[in-house]
Amino acid sequence: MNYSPRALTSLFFAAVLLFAIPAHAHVGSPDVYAEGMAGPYKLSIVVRPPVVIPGVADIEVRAQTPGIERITAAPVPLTGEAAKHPPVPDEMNRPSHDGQFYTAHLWIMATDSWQIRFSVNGTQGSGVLSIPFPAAATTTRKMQFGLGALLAVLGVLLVLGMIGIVGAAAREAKLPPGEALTPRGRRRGYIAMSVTFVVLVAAVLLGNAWWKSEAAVYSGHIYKPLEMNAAVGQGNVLDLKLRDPGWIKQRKLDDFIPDHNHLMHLYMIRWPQMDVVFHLHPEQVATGEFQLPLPSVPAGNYRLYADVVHAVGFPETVVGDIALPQVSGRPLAGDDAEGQSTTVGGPLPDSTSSAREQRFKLADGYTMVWKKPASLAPKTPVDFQFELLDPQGRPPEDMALYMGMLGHAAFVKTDGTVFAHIHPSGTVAMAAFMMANPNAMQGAASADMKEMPGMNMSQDALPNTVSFPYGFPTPGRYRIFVQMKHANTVETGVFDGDVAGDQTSDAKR
Ligand SMILES: [Cu+2]
Repeated sequence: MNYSPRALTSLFFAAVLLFAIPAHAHVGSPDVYAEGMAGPYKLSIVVRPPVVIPGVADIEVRAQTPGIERITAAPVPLTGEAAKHPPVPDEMNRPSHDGQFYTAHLWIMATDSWQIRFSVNGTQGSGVLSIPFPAAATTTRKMQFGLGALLAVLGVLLVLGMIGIVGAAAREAKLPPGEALTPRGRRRGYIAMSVTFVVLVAAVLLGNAWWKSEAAVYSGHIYKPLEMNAAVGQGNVLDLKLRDPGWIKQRKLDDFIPDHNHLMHLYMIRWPQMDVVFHLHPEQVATGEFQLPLPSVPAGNYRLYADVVHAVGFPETVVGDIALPQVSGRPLAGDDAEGQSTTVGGPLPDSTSSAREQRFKLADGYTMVWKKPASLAPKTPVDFQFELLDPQGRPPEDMALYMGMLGHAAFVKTDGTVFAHIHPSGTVAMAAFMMANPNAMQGAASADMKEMPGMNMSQDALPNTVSFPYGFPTPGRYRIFVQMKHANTVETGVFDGDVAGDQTSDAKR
Protein backbone atom coordinates (compact mmCIF):
# COMPACT_ATOMS: atom_id res chain seq x y z
CA MET A 1 0.00 0.00 0.00
CA ASN A 2 1.44 3.38 -0.69
CA TYR A 3 -0.34 6.53 0.31
CA SER A 4 2.55 8.75 -0.62
CA PRO A 5 2.64 11.49 -3.23
CA ARG A 6 0.91 9.39 -5.85
CA ALA A 7 -2.08 8.71 -3.64
CA LEU A 8 -2.27 12.37 -2.68
CA THR A 9 -2.15 13.52 -6.29
CA SER A 10 -4.81 10.95 -7.10
CA LEU A 11 -6.86 12.37 -4.27
CA PHE A 12 -6.50 15.83 -5.74
CA PHE A 13 -7.53 14.46 -9.11
CA ALA A 14 -10.49 12.66 -7.69
CA ALA A 15 -11.67 15.82 -6.05
CA VAL A 16 -11.30 17.92 -9.17
CA LEU A 17 -12.20 15.49 -11.91
CA LEU A 18 -14.94 13.46 -10.26
CA PHE A 19 -13.76 10.11 -11.53
CA ALA A 20 -16.51 7.58 -11.48
CA ILE A 21 -17.81 4.11 -10.82
CA PRO A 22 -16.87 1.21 -8.59
CA ALA A 23 -15.56 -2.24 -9.38
CA HIS A 24 -17.03 -5.50 -8.31
CA ALA A 25 -16.67 -9.21 -8.24
CA HIS A 26 -20.03 -9.72 -9.82
CA VAL A 27 -20.96 -8.28 -13.18
CA GLY A 28 -22.83 -4.99 -13.03
CA SER A 29 -23.66 -5.45 -9.34
CA PRO A 30 -21.03 -3.57 -7.35
CA ASP A 31 -22.89 -3.08 -4.06
CA VAL A 32 -22.18 -5.56 -1.28
CA TYR A 33 -25.13 -7.02 0.62
CA ALA A 34 -24.25 -9.15 3.61
CA GLU A 35 -25.62 -10.62 6.77
CA GLY A 36 -23.62 -11.85 9.74
CA MET A 37 -23.07 -12.00 13.47
CA ALA A 38 -20.97 -9.45 15.32
CA GLY A 39 -20.69 -11.48 18.50
CA PRO A 40 -24.27 -11.81 19.79
CA TYR A 41 -25.68 -9.22 17.38
CA LYS A 42 -27.05 -9.96 13.94
CA LEU A 43 -26.34 -7.25 11.37
CA SER A 44 -27.67 -6.68 7.85
CA ILE A 45 -25.08 -4.67 5.97
CA VAL A 46 -24.89 -2.78 2.69
CA VAL A 47 -21.51 -1.47 1.49
CA ARG A 48 -21.67 0.71 -1.60
CA PRO A 49 -18.08 0.94 -2.83
CA PRO A 50 -16.82 4.39 -3.84
CA VAL A 51 -17.51 5.94 -7.21
CA VAL A 52 -13.92 7.24 -7.10
CA ILE A 53 -10.63 5.69 -5.96
CA PRO A 54 -9.72 7.28 -3.63
CA GLY A 55 -13.33 7.77 -2.80
CA VAL A 56 -16.02 7.37 -0.21
CA ALA A 57 -17.79 4.09 0.53
CA ASP A 58 -21.37 4.47 1.77
CA ILE A 59 -22.27 2.02 4.49
CA GLU A 60 -25.65 1.07 5.92
CA VAL A 61 -26.23 -1.29 8.81
CA ARG A 62 -29.57 -2.56 10.07
CA ALA A 63 -29.34 -4.15 13.50
CA GLN A 64 -31.44 -7.31 13.71
CA THR A 65 -30.75 -7.82 17.42
CA PRO A 66 -31.90 -5.32 20.06
CA GLY A 67 -29.64 -3.88 22.75
CA ILE A 68 -26.96 -2.28 20.56
CA GLU A 69 -25.57 0.95 22.01
CA ARG A 70 -22.98 1.90 19.42
CA ILE A 71 -21.38 0.62 16.23
CA THR A 72 -18.03 1.76 14.89
CA ALA A 73 -16.70 1.08 11.40
CA ALA A 74 -13.16 1.17 9.98
CA PRO A 75 -11.85 0.47 6.46
CA VAL A 76 -8.92 -1.98 6.61
CA PRO A 77 -7.02 -3.66 3.74
CA LEU A 78 -7.88 -7.36 3.71
CA THR A 79 -4.27 -8.55 3.59
CA GLY A 80 -0.72 -7.25 3.96
CA GLU A 81 1.05 -5.16 6.55
CA ALA A 82 -1.60 -2.43 6.56
CA ALA A 83 -4.22 -4.99 7.59
CA LYS A 84 -2.47 -5.26 10.97
CA HIS A 85 -2.73 -1.53 11.65
CA PRO A 86 -6.37 -0.54 11.32
CA PRO A 87 -7.16 3.18 11.46
CA VAL A 88 -9.13 4.73 14.29
CA PRO A 89 -12.71 3.62 13.62
CA ASP A 90 -15.53 6.05 12.92
CA GLU A 91 -18.65 6.05 15.03
CA MET A 92 -21.64 5.17 12.85
CA ASN A 93 -24.55 7.66 12.77
CA ARG A 94 -28.19 7.06 13.43
CA PRO A 95 -29.66 9.43 10.85
CA SER A 96 -33.29 8.86 11.76
CA HIS A 97 -35.34 8.09 14.81
CA ASP A 98 -35.17 4.48 13.64
CA GLY A 99 -32.80 3.31 16.34
CA GLN A 100 -31.82 0.14 14.47
CA PHE A 101 -30.46 1.84 11.36
CA TYR A 102 -26.85 3.12 11.15
CA THR A 103 -24.84 4.82 8.40
CA ALA A 104 -21.23 5.80 7.77
CA HIS A 105 -19.16 7.26 4.95
CA LEU A 106 -15.56 6.02 4.85
CA TRP A 107 -12.62 6.93 2.61
CA ILE A 108 -11.15 4.12 0.53
CA MET A 109 -7.66 5.19 -0.51
CA ALA A 110 -6.47 2.60 -3.05
CA THR A 111 -7.42 -0.10 -5.49
CA ASP A 112 -7.28 -3.23 -3.38
CA SER A 113 -9.15 -5.91 -1.54
CA TRP A 114 -10.71 -4.16 1.50
CA GLN A 115 -12.85 -4.95 4.49
CA ILE A 116 -15.06 -2.82 6.68
CA ARG A 117 -14.59 -3.85 10.30
CA PHE A 118 -17.70 -3.31 12.44
CA SER A 119 -17.34 -3.25 16.21
CA VAL A 120 -20.57 -3.43 18.16
CA ASN A 121 -21.16 -2.62 21.83
CA GLY A 122 -24.38 -3.13 23.70
CA THR A 123 -26.22 -4.72 26.55
CA GLN A 124 -25.08 -8.21 25.54
CA GLY A 125 -21.39 -7.29 25.40
CA SER A 126 -19.30 -6.61 22.30
CA GLY A 127 -18.68 -8.24 18.96
CA VAL A 128 -16.81 -7.73 15.69
CA LEU A 129 -17.76 -8.52 12.10
CA SER A 130 -15.73 -7.75 8.97
CA ILE A 131 -17.25 -7.51 5.51
CA PRO A 132 -14.79 -7.77 2.60
CA PHE A 133 -15.20 -6.02 -0.75
CA PRO A 134 -13.02 -5.25 -3.77
CA ALA A 135 -12.42 -1.59 -4.60
CA ALA A 136 -11.28 -0.40 -8.01
CA ALA A 137 -12.30 2.35 -10.42
CA THR A 138 -13.91 1.15 -13.62
CA THR A 139 -14.25 4.32 -15.61
CA THR A 140 -13.45 8.01 -15.66
CA ARG A 141 -15.85 10.85 -15.95
CA LYS A 142 -15.09 14.00 -17.97
CA MET A 143 -14.85 17.32 -16.17
CA GLN A 144 -18.20 19.09 -16.19
CA PHE A 145 -18.28 21.91 -18.77
CA GLY A 146 -19.34 24.56 -16.28
CA LEU A 147 -16.55 23.71 -13.86
CA GLY A 148 -14.00 23.64 -16.69
CA ALA A 149 -15.11 27.05 -17.99
CA LEU A 150 -14.99 28.55 -14.50
CA LEU A 151 -11.49 27.19 -13.87
CA ALA A 152 -10.32 28.44 -17.29
CA VAL A 153 -11.59 31.97 -16.62
CA LEU A 154 -9.98 32.00 -13.15
CA GLY A 155 -6.73 30.69 -14.65
CA VAL A 156 -6.63 33.43 -17.29
CA LEU A 157 -7.31 36.06 -14.58
CA LEU A 158 -4.45 34.65 -12.49
CA VAL A 159 -2.01 34.76 -15.42
CA LEU A 160 -3.00 38.31 -16.45
CA GLY A 161 -2.94 39.50 -12.84
CA MET A 162 0.54 38.03 -12.33
CA ILE A 163 1.85 39.74 -15.47
CA GLY A 164 0.34 43.05 -14.40
CA ILE A 165 1.82 42.84 -10.89
CA VAL A 166 5.32 41.96 -12.14
CA GLY A 167 5.13 44.75 -14.75
CA ALA A 168 4.06 47.32 -12.18
CA ALA A 169 6.78 46.20 -9.76
CA ALA A 170 9.52 46.46 -12.39
CA ARG A 171 8.29 49.89 -13.59
CA GLU A 172 7.45 51.70 -10.43
CA ALA A 173 8.80 49.91 -7.35
CA LYS A 174 11.82 52.25 -7.09
CA LEU A 175 9.99 55.36 -8.31
CA PRO A 176 9.80 58.05 -5.61
CA PRO A 177 6.22 59.24 -5.00
CA GLY A 178 4.98 61.95 -7.32
CA GLU A 179 7.73 61.53 -9.99
CA ALA A 180 6.88 60.78 -13.61
CA LEU A 181 7.76 57.47 -15.26
CA THR A 182 10.91 57.53 -17.42
CA PRO A 183 11.00 55.82 -20.85
CA ARG A 184 13.68 53.51 -19.38
CA GLY A 185 11.39 52.49 -16.54
CA ARG A 186 8.58 51.85 -18.97
CA ARG A 187 10.85 49.64 -21.07
CA ARG A 188 11.96 47.74 -17.97
CA GLY A 189 8.28 47.10 -17.26
CA TYR A 190 7.64 45.71 -20.74
CA ILE A 191 10.65 43.40 -20.54
CA ALA A 192 9.59 42.06 -17.13
CA MET A 193 6.04 41.48 -18.38
CA SER A 194 7.29 39.61 -21.48
CA VAL A 195 9.56 37.37 -19.40
CA THR A 196 6.73 36.67 -16.96
CA PHE A 197 4.40 35.85 -19.84
CA VAL A 198 6.88 33.32 -21.27
CA VAL A 199 7.51 31.75 -17.86
CA LEU A 200 3.79 31.43 -17.11
CA VAL A 201 2.96 29.96 -20.53
CA ALA A 202 5.74 27.41 -19.97
CA ALA A 203 4.31 26.64 -16.52
CA VAL A 204 0.82 26.13 -17.95
CA LEU A 205 2.15 23.82 -20.69
CA LEU A 206 4.17 21.79 -18.16
CA GLY A 207 1.17 21.63 -15.88
CA ASN A 208 -0.95 20.35 -18.74
CA ALA A 209 1.62 17.63 -19.53
CA TRP A 210 1.74 16.63 -15.83
CA TRP A 211 -2.05 16.54 -15.69
CA LYS A 212 -2.21 14.32 -18.76
CA SER A 213 0.41 11.92 -17.47
CA GLU A 214 -1.39 11.62 -14.12
CA ALA A 215 -4.65 11.01 -15.95
CA ALA A 216 -2.94 8.30 -18.02
CA VAL A 217 -1.62 6.65 -14.85
CA TYR A 218 -5.09 6.80 -13.38
CA SER A 219 -6.76 5.34 -16.44
CA GLY A 220 -4.27 2.47 -16.25
CA HIS A 221 -5.84 1.68 -12.86
CA ILE A 222 -9.33 1.41 -14.28
CA TYR A 223 -10.59 -2.09 -13.70
CA LYS A 224 -10.40 -4.37 -16.72
CA PRO A 225 -11.87 -7.81 -16.05
CA LEU A 226 -9.99 -10.93 -17.03
CA GLU A 227 -10.93 -12.26 -20.44
CA MET A 228 -11.87 -15.84 -21.20
CA ASN A 229 -11.56 -17.91 -24.34
CA ALA A 230 -13.79 -21.00 -24.33
CA ALA A 231 -13.47 -23.99 -26.65
CA VAL A 232 -14.49 -27.64 -26.69
CA GLY A 233 -11.70 -30.15 -27.30
CA GLN A 234 -11.48 -33.90 -27.71
CA GLY A 235 -13.74 -35.97 -25.52
CA ASN A 236 -16.13 -33.02 -25.03
CA VAL A 237 -13.68 -31.32 -22.71
CA LEU A 238 -14.53 -27.68 -22.13
CA ASP A 239 -11.32 -25.65 -22.14
CA LEU A 240 -11.24 -22.16 -20.62
CA LYS A 241 -8.20 -19.97 -21.14
CA LEU A 242 -8.04 -16.81 -19.03
CA ARG A 243 -6.19 -13.78 -20.31
CA ASP A 244 -5.16 -10.62 -18.49
CA PRO A 245 -5.86 -7.64 -20.78
CA GLY A 246 -3.50 -5.57 -18.60
CA TRP A 247 -4.54 -3.86 -15.40
CA ILE A 248 -2.59 -3.37 -12.17
CA LYS A 249 0.55 -5.49 -12.05
CA GLN A 250 -0.46 -7.11 -8.75
CA ARG A 251 -3.08 -9.14 -10.60
CA LYS A 252 -1.88 -12.64 -11.39
CA LEU A 253 -3.38 -15.70 -13.01
CA ASP A 254 -1.65 -18.20 -10.75
CA ASP A 255 -2.93 -17.11 -7.33
CA PHE A 256 -6.52 -18.36 -7.23
CA ILE A 257 -7.72 -19.76 -3.92
CA PRO A 258 -10.59 -22.19 -3.35
CA ASP A 259 -13.99 -20.69 -2.61
CA HIS A 260 -16.13 -23.31 -0.93
CA ASN A 261 -13.82 -26.07 -2.17
CA HIS A 262 -13.48 -25.04 -5.82
CA LEU A 263 -11.06 -22.72 -7.60
CA MET A 264 -13.71 -21.84 -10.16
CA HIS A 265 -17.49 -21.75 -10.07
CA LEU A 266 -18.86 -21.68 -13.60
CA TYR A 267 -22.43 -20.78 -14.46
CA MET A 268 -23.23 -21.79 -18.04
CA ILE A 269 -26.57 -20.34 -19.18
CA ARG A 270 -28.23 -20.94 -22.58
CA TRP A 271 -28.56 -17.50 -24.10
CA PRO A 272 -30.73 -15.57 -24.70
CA GLN A 273 -33.43 -18.07 -23.67
CA MET A 274 -31.95 -18.54 -20.15
CA ASP A 275 -33.87 -21.83 -20.05
CA VAL A 276 -30.90 -24.12 -19.34
CA VAL A 277 -28.38 -23.52 -16.58
CA PHE A 278 -25.36 -25.48 -15.39
CA HIS A 279 -23.36 -24.83 -12.22
CA LEU A 280 -20.00 -26.52 -12.88
CA HIS A 281 -16.53 -26.59 -11.36
CA PRO A 282 -13.70 -26.75 -13.91
CA GLU A 283 -10.29 -27.85 -12.64
CA GLN A 284 -7.13 -25.81 -13.09
CA VAL A 285 -4.81 -27.63 -15.51
CA ALA A 286 -2.22 -24.89 -16.10
CA THR A 287 -1.71 -21.25 -15.16
CA GLY A 288 -4.85 -19.47 -16.28
CA GLU A 289 -6.30 -22.58 -17.89
CA PHE A 290 -9.29 -24.57 -16.63
CA GLN A 291 -10.88 -27.72 -18.02
CA LEU A 292 -13.98 -29.79 -17.45
CA PRO A 293 -15.46 -32.81 -19.23
CA LEU A 294 -18.89 -31.54 -20.27
CA PRO A 295 -22.05 -33.25 -19.07
CA SER A 296 -24.85 -33.81 -21.57
CA VAL A 297 -25.79 -30.38 -22.86
CA PRO A 298 -28.60 -29.31 -25.21
CA ALA A 299 -27.34 -27.46 -28.29
CA GLY A 300 -27.24 -23.70 -28.24
CA ASN A 301 -25.33 -20.55 -27.47
CA TYR A 302 -24.22 -20.37 -23.86
CA ARG A 303 -23.03 -17.49 -21.78
CA LEU A 304 -20.32 -18.35 -19.27
CA TYR A 305 -19.84 -16.62 -15.92
CA ALA A 306 -16.80 -17.91 -14.05
CA ASP A 307 -16.18 -16.83 -10.45
CA VAL A 308 -12.61 -16.91 -9.15
CA VAL A 309 -10.94 -15.41 -6.06
CA HIS A 310 -7.36 -14.14 -5.94
CA ALA A 311 -5.07 -14.87 -2.99
CA VAL A 312 -5.58 -11.35 -1.61
CA GLY A 313 -9.30 -12.04 -1.43
CA PHE A 314 -10.09 -10.06 -4.57
CA PRO A 315 -12.94 -11.85 -6.40
CA GLU A 316 -13.56 -11.59 -10.12
CA THR A 317 -16.25 -12.82 -12.49
CA VAL A 318 -14.91 -13.69 -15.92
CA VAL A 319 -17.41 -13.65 -18.77
CA GLY A 320 -17.30 -15.67 -21.99
CA ASP A 321 -19.46 -17.24 -24.68
CA ILE A 322 -19.55 -20.57 -26.42
CA ALA A 323 -21.75 -22.18 -29.08
CA LEU A 324 -22.27 -25.86 -28.35
CA PRO A 325 -23.71 -28.66 -30.46
CA GLN A 326 -25.82 -31.26 -28.70
CA VAL A 327 -23.32 -32.89 -26.34
CA SER A 328 -23.69 -36.42 -24.96
CA GLY A 329 -21.34 -36.28 -22.03
CA ARG A 330 -20.76 -37.73 -18.61
CA PRO A 331 -23.52 -37.86 -16.03
CA LEU A 332 -23.49 -34.95 -13.59
CA ALA A 333 -21.47 -35.78 -10.48
CA GLY A 334 -20.17 -34.20 -7.30
CA ASP A 335 -21.10 -30.54 -6.89
CA ASP A 336 -22.09 -30.07 -10.53
CA ALA A 337 -25.75 -29.31 -11.09
CA GLU A 338 -28.21 -28.54 -13.86
CA GLY A 339 -31.54 -26.78 -14.13
CA GLN A 340 -34.15 -26.25 -16.84
CA SER A 341 -37.10 -23.95 -17.24
CA THR A 342 -39.10 -22.17 -19.90
CA THR A 343 -37.71 -19.41 -22.09
CA VAL A 344 -37.38 -16.20 -20.15
CA GLY A 345 -39.89 -13.52 -20.98
CA GLY A 346 -42.64 -16.06 -21.52
CA PRO A 347 -45.33 -16.89 -18.98
CA LEU A 348 -44.19 -17.78 -15.49
CA PRO A 349 -43.61 -21.54 -15.08
CA ASP A 350 -46.48 -22.26 -12.70
CA SER A 351 -50.00 -20.93 -12.90
CA THR A 352 -50.36 -20.92 -9.12
CA SER A 353 -47.81 -18.13 -8.92
CA SER A 354 -49.27 -15.11 -7.27
CA ALA A 355 -47.97 -11.69 -6.47
CA ARG A 356 -46.47 -12.88 -3.18
CA GLU A 357 -45.39 -16.39 -4.12
CA GLN A 358 -43.74 -17.95 -7.13
CA ARG A 359 -43.75 -21.77 -7.28
CA PHE A 360 -41.36 -23.74 -9.46
CA LYS A 361 -42.18 -27.38 -10.17
CA LEU A 362 -39.05 -29.54 -10.40
CA ALA A 363 -38.77 -32.56 -12.68
CA ASP A 364 -38.82 -35.04 -9.77
CA GLY A 365 -42.05 -33.72 -8.27
CA TYR A 366 -40.44 -31.44 -5.70
CA THR A 367 -41.40 -27.77 -5.61
CA MET A 368 -39.33 -24.72 -4.81
CA VAL A 369 -41.21 -21.64 -3.62
CA TRP A 370 -40.06 -18.03 -3.68
CA LYS A 371 -41.76 -16.01 -0.94
CA LYS A 372 -41.80 -12.89 -3.00
CA PRO A 373 -41.71 -9.38 -1.51
CA ALA A 374 -44.64 -7.15 -2.38
CA SER A 375 -42.49 -5.11 -4.73
CA LEU A 376 -38.92 -5.11 -5.96
CA ALA A 377 -37.01 -1.84 -6.16
CA PRO A 378 -33.44 -1.20 -7.32
CA LYS A 379 -30.67 -0.70 -4.74
CA THR A 380 -32.89 -1.84 -1.89
CA PRO A 381 -31.73 -4.68 0.38
CA VAL A 382 -34.20 -7.56 0.51
CA ASP A 383 -34.09 -11.02 2.04
CA PHE A 384 -34.85 -13.40 -0.80
CA GLN A 385 -36.52 -16.42 0.81
CA PHE A 386 -36.97 -19.81 -0.80
CA GLU A 387 -38.51 -23.02 0.44
CA LEU A 388 -38.15 -26.60 -0.84
CA LEU A 389 -41.11 -29.00 -0.58
CA ASP A 390 -41.31 -32.70 -1.41
CA PRO A 391 -43.91 -34.16 -3.84
CA GLN A 392 -46.40 -34.36 -0.95
CA GLY A 393 -45.88 -30.67 -0.22
CA ARG A 394 -44.00 -31.34 3.05
CA PRO A 395 -40.54 -30.17 4.10
CA PRO A 396 -38.05 -32.85 2.99
CA GLU A 397 -36.44 -34.64 5.95
CA ASP A 398 -33.13 -35.21 4.19
CA MET A 399 -32.10 -31.61 3.55
CA ALA A 400 -28.35 -31.36 2.89
CA LEU A 401 -25.73 -28.66 2.52
CA TYR A 402 -24.72 -27.84 -1.05
CA MET A 403 -21.01 -26.99 -0.97
CA GLY A 404 -21.26 -26.13 2.70
CA MET A 405 -24.27 -23.85 2.29
CA LEU A 406 -28.03 -24.08 2.64
CA GLY A 407 -28.27 -22.64 -0.82
CA HIS A 408 -26.63 -20.88 -3.74
CA ALA A 409 -28.34 -18.31 -5.95
CA ALA A 410 -27.49 -16.49 -9.16
CA PHE A 411 -29.29 -13.27 -10.07
CA VAL A 412 -29.01 -12.67 -13.81
CA LYS A 413 -30.56 -9.75 -15.69
CA THR A 414 -32.14 -10.78 -18.96
CA ASP A 415 -30.19 -8.19 -20.96
CA GLY A 416 -26.94 -9.73 -19.72
CA THR A 417 -25.72 -6.64 -17.86
CA VAL A 418 -25.97 -8.16 -14.37
CA PHE A 419 -24.72 -11.43 -12.91
CA ALA A 420 -24.39 -11.96 -9.18
CA HIS A 421 -23.68 -15.25 -7.41
CA ILE A 422 -25.04 -15.04 -3.85
CA HIS A 423 -24.98 -17.09 -0.67
CA PRO A 424 -26.95 -16.89 2.57
CA SER A 425 -24.20 -14.65 3.98
CA GLY A 426 -24.63 -12.30 1.02
CA THR A 427 -22.75 -11.20 -2.05
CA VAL A 428 -19.27 -11.54 -0.52
CA ALA A 429 -17.02 -14.32 -1.75
CA MET A 430 -16.84 -16.91 1.04
CA ALA A 431 -13.06 -17.18 0.66
CA ALA A 432 -12.71 -13.44 1.27
CA PHE A 433 -15.21 -13.58 4.13
CA MET A 434 -13.08 -16.24 5.83
CA MET A 435 -9.98 -14.07 5.44
CA ALA A 436 -11.83 -11.14 6.99
CA ASN A 437 -13.22 -13.20 9.89
CA PRO A 438 -10.57 -15.78 10.78
CA ASN A 439 -12.00 -16.26 14.25
CA ALA A 440 -15.43 -17.15 12.96
CA MET A 441 -13.71 -19.83 10.92
CA GLN A 442 -11.71 -21.22 13.81
CA GLY A 443 -15.11 -21.77 15.32
CA ALA A 444 -16.03 -24.00 12.41
CA ALA A 445 -16.12 -26.97 14.72
CA SER A 446 -17.71 -25.01 17.53
CA ALA A 447 -20.99 -23.32 18.14
CA ASP A 448 -19.94 -20.12 16.36
CA MET A 449 -20.55 -21.72 13.04
CA LYS A 450 -24.18 -22.30 13.80
CA GLU A 451 -24.55 -18.57 14.01
CA MET A 452 -23.33 -18.02 10.47
CA PRO A 453 -26.24 -17.71 8.06
CA GLY A 454 -26.44 -20.75 5.85
CA MET A 455 -23.54 -22.54 7.50
CA ASN A 456 -25.35 -24.65 10.02
CA MET A 457 -22.90 -27.40 10.92
CA SER A 458 -24.78 -28.90 13.81
CA GLN A 459 -26.34 -32.34 13.85
CA ASP A 460 -29.85 -30.90 13.92
CA ALA A 461 -31.98 -31.40 10.84
CA LEU A 462 -31.34 -28.67 8.32
CA PRO A 463 -34.12 -26.21 7.52
CA ASN A 464 -35.89 -26.49 4.17
CA THR A 465 -35.73 -22.73 3.75
CA VAL A 466 -32.90 -20.45 2.74
CA SER A 467 -32.61 -16.69 2.50
CA PHE A 468 -30.19 -14.51 0.54
CA PRO A 469 -29.60 -10.82 1.25
CA TYR A 470 -29.37 -8.93 -2.02
CA GLY A 471 -30.48 -5.78 -3.83
CA PHE A 472 -30.97 -5.43 -7.58
CA PRO A 473 -28.63 -2.80 -9.06
CA THR A 474 -30.97 -1.55 -11.83
CA PRO A 475 -34.62 -1.83 -12.93
CA GLY A 476 -35.61 -4.56 -15.39
CA ARG A 477 -36.35 -8.28 -15.54
CA TYR A 478 -34.11 -10.72 -13.72
CA ARG A 479 -34.01 -14.51 -13.71
CA ILE A 480 -33.00 -16.06 -10.39
CA PHE A 481 -31.49 -19.54 -10.27
CA VAL A 482 -31.66 -21.05 -6.77
CA GLN A 483 -29.99 -24.28 -5.73
CA MET A 484 -30.85 -26.34 -2.65
CA LYS A 485 -29.91 -29.92 -1.88
CA HIS A 486 -31.70 -32.89 -0.34
CA ALA A 487 -29.87 -36.22 0.07
CA ASN A 488 -27.72 -36.37 -3.08
CA THR A 489 -29.96 -34.31 -5.30
CA VAL A 490 -29.24 -30.68 -6.09
CA GLU A 491 -32.48 -28.95 -7.08
CA THR A 492 -32.36 -25.86 -9.27
CA GLY A 493 -35.37 -23.57 -9.00
CA VAL A 494 -35.87 -20.86 -11.63
CA PHE A 495 -37.74 -17.65 -10.83
CA ASP A 496 -38.39 -14.36 -12.61
CA GLY A 497 -38.66 -10.96 -11.02
CA ASP A 498 -39.49 -7.58 -12.48
CA VAL A 499 -37.73 -4.72 -10.74
CA ALA A 500 -39.73 -1.53 -10.90
CA GLY A 501 -38.16 1.65 -12.13
CA ASP A 502 -38.24 4.25 -14.85
CA GLN A 503 -36.81 1.97 -17.52
CA THR A 504 -39.53 -0.64 -17.17
CA SER A 505 -42.46 1.73 -17.22
CA ASP A 506 -44.16 1.26 -20.57
CA ALA A 507 -47.05 3.51 -19.63
CA LYS A 508 -45.57 6.46 -21.45
CA ARG A 509 -47.52 9.70 -21.31
CU1 LIG B 1 -22.37 -20.58 -4.71
